[in-house]
Amino acid sequence: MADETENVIRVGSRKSELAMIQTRKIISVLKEIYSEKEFQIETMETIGDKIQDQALSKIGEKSLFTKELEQALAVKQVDMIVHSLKDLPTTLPDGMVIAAVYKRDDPHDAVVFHPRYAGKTLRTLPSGSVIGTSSVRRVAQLKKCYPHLAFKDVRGNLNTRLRKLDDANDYSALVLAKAGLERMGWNSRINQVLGPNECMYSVSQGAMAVEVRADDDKMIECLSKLQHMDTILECVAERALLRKLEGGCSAPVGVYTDIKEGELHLTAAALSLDGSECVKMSMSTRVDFSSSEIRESDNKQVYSSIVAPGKCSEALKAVEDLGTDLAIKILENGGREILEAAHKENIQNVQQKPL
Ligand code: DPM
Repeated sequence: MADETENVIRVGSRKSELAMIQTRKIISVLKEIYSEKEFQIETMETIGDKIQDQALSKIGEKSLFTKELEQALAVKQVDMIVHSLKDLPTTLPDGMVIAAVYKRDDPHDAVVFHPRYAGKTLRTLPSGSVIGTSSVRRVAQLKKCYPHLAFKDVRGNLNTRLRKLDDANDYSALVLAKAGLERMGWNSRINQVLGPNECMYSVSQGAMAVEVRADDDKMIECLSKLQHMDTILECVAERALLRKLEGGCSAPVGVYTDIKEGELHLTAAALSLDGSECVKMSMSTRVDFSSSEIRESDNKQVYSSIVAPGKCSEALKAVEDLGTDLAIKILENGGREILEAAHKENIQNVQQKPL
């Protein structure tokens, strides 16, 4: 690298407004710590951005929002990529690692109603009202909870979706991640927040992550300052679960995680696409291993593709095992058949509606 570029860090991002807001947020936090560094954003389009007229679960590509960015990272065109962690597959390409997970925002889903339904809730919407979402996880849980509602795919970035809601009469409401709506500054459009009894959230929802090359010790060291311990404990557990369930971003799997009094509690559910079948289970583990010493090797350990901050390898190992064990319990109690059937149905949908 030439001398004058020594201080320039190139950051890869998708072009959408939400992606740019997230990337700028991470850069502003880094700028506060490393005021001498310059950050340059390189934007890219991913398959997920290009294909706007198909439901995510029907495209059938696992790393929809990440592939092009990771290719740029591999050839050193960029030094880091800022993602929504929930869009990162549970297994990263060889040579890539998550060097930081930033403090999680509220992970719950939220409902935005068409202005004509101001004051309503999902429960009080008229029968047959159409809810826009392309998430099989949301559809399955909400069908189970609110059988009087209908569901329809909606694609496009957040700006496009809100415009579709407001300008046409196709949808009565949209279900979106609360964190994304808040980052866009649309707090005032949030009409209802969905609790875990209605709709458990997606693995890693609400957390932003920074991906780097696994051999880039300088970047890993630089990003270690961003790490947020409770967020990492939650996301390692959730990602270990999803990995064992072999569910990608299109699986009808919801989670709910909570850390209280030194214990992490993870609840997860696998559902059939129509929500009629559901296996929901919970497990807990201690995470307050305060006595653990810092070992040199700990800094290089990776749990669910996330680089461990030093000093907490016992807790990280415990939550990774917890996620895997809970997945096994769910699979053994009927979850396997439910997820296999959902996967088959998804594939059939792709074949019926080729790209
Ligand atoms: C993934 C899903 C969706 C995104 C599937 C799911 C939602 C797709 C849809 C894996 N990624 O959640 O069950 O609504 O059609 C995405 C959003 C955010 C990150 C937007 C959203 C923002 C919040 C965050 C798309 N990825 O879910 O409303 O950082 O978690």
